[in-house]
Amino acid sequence: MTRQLWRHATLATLDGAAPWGLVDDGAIITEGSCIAWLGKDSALPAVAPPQPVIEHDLGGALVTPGLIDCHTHLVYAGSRWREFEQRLQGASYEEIARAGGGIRATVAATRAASDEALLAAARQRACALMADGVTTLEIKSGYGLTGSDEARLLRVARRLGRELALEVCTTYLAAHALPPEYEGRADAYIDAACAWLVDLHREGLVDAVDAFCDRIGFTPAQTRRMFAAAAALGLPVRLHAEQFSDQGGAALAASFGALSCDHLEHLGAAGVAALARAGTVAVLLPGAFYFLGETQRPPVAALRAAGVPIAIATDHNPGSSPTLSLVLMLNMACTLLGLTPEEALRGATMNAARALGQGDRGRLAAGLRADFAVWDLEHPAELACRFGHRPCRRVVCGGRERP
Ligand code: DI6
Ligand code: FE
Repeated sequence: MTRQLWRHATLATLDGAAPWGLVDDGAIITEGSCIAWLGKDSALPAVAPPQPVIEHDLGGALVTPGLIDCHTHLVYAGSRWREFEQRLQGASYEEIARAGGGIRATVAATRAASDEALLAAARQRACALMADGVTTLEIKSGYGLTGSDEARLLRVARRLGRELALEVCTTYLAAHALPPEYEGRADAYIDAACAWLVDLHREGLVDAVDAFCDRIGFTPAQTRRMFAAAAALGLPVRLHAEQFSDQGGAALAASFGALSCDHLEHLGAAGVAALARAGTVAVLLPGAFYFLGETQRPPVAALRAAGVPIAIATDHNPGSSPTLSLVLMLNMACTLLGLTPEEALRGATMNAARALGQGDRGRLAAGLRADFAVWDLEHPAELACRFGHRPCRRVVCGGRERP
């Protein structure tokens, strides 16, 4: 196993009780894909001679856990710039969706695209996120909305995980929008989507199941049926909940022990309490909040007070959050939603890992995966303080430095 030594860095481990888990002039020893030791450079254990050690001097740079983007819709074709113009002229996201645009427009473009075109576009997006320090990426389906098209999207996602120095988690989101061929037959569509899930799961394409529970999405009753199908297969669930209205989606998801509930602008007190009881992560998506010009913020103070873990993600998608920078989301989580810079970084690392059910990452500690990013910064708060910058210098994923 390759043993590597990374020296002279400011480590923001996010581990332990100290703010940021900071270790000044720290060092990390990796063995294979894991962290074997971490601490003060001055306390480095003597390394037994015959073992080969590759040594890297980080020259005082900042090291954080690799960033984790726990909510993206990365695989799709087409662009929605026309809707952006329509919204600037006063049309709402919901109005555009009801008129057949929105998600349905991307579904039409995605169905018409070849596997190769979908892969090439998604690869480019993944590489942009990786350049920003992302080492684990969640990718949802949801722009195919037939069994075979949802499979194509999930296969592209899996392929990115094999081809790139990146960990990919997949989420089945057939319950994203009602495709035109099922107009007026949403219950029949959910039946079909539950049946497709069985085959996709058998093919190893699904790590979790999600749904869009809202006025322009699916009802709580339909969401419940999708979740029951997931539970029958032993798959964890997540939910796009209370984005535009309070449907009681968070409480429903919590009753299934959901890993996360995402968006949550319209989450009420009962929903907060349900998330807290279930240990469900609240994933906040400042990109969508910003791009849709929302004014109602998710209830950050109430989530904090109830001890609900808060994660941050890009929600990358062509309609409501066409961003490819998770670092920018850290800034927006603070300026728009009221998180502290430390909460924002924990949100894009340890709490994002929890939203994906991945206990082996998101902090820097012995025994965890050696996923970390090296930044041209002095202090981790600078990650959230600046915006429009690209401070990531080096990335190590699973103990291997990306070329
Ligand atoms: N909420 C979102 O923000 C994305 N999906 C969802 O249910 C938007 C997807 C899109 O507009 O294409
Ligand atoms: Fe989303």
